[in-house]
Amino acid sequence: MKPFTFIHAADLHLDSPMLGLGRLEPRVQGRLRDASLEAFDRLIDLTLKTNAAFLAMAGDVFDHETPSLRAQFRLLDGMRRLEQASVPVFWAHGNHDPFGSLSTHVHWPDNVVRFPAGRVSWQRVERAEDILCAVYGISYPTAAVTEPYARQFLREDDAPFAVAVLHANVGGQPGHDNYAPASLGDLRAAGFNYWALGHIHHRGTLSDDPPVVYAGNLQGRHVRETGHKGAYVVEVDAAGRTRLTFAPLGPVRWELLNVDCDGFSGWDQVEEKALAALEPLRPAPHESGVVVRIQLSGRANLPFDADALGDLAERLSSDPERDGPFCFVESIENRTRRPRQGTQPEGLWAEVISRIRGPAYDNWNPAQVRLPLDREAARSEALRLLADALDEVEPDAN
Ligand SMILES: [Mn+2]
Repeated sequence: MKPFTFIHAADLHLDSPMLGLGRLEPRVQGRLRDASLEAFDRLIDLTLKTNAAFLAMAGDVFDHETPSLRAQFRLLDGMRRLEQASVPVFWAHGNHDPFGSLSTHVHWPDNVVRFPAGRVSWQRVERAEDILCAVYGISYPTAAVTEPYARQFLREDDAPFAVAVLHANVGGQPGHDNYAPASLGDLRAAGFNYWALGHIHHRGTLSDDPPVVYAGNLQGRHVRETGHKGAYVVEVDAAGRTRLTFAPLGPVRWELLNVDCDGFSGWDQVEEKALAALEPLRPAPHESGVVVRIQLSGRANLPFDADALGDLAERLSSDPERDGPFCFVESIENRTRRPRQGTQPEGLWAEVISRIRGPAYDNWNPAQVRLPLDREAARSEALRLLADALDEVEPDAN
């Protein structure tokens, strides 16, 4: 077979707003507003630069069923650029851009293949008389699809390579709507050479043979979508083997940073430690900026009020007047605990109490605990304390 390259992207969420920002600066605001669209432009650049045979978009191309006109135009511009280069685009609609209720009012060029809703269809990709592969896909008619769409995928073509494009929750991943539920077994049994999945915004490979892959979203939209975001360049060799290369595309990266303030009694100590921790997170050459949420932990003796945390966030952010890549601390959460008070119990007793009570141990004050005098009473007091403590701690997740 002829070697070729294709691009797997998903969850573009074009023109998605950034959610949950603690504060904003005008300089940063514009960059955040354009981030998803810039990421998309780069996806088109990547598709052209890699001479890809096609672009697969596995759902949630738009953030909303009624996307903004600027999102529609941006997508149209990108599709036209690919049309000029004769690159087909395969679009399987997901729950954010369901085929039946998506309201767009532009005419997509002929290179855009939107898979029909509710049934799998497929199309060959050819180049210079060679059949490179067949691309299969299915679209959501409405937002909530509970049917196991993956089981509808049956290979019917005689192309040497077949790609399946699907928006689905494979393996019942928690924290995500269980749409088009599928098991990895369903996918592996279907005889495809590559599963281009969308829906889970965290990229990952569920299987290597055949590759079953979530591309993740193109641009993080809130603090739970941290790290580099982008698309996969999939190279298929003459033997049908695949090689995946992740291409970071999102111009703005989200990061969640913990700063341990244990023992600190001055804001200068917090600042120094936070700045050191921020250093490795600074924007990469392709990025316009990084948005950071900081969580402070440990036992510290400082007044962590909202005003102070706001001032600290501003101070830790790179100079707002400066042009160029930004490192923007959008909020600082205080998760510190108060320093221990008074004389501490010692030895095994202290350790048992500390391990069992966890954070509740904060308030331990030996002066307020009536220590039983005789052994029997001590035992029952200890058991009572342990029982109370066990009620307070979370069960072990394992
Ligand atoms: Mn999505």
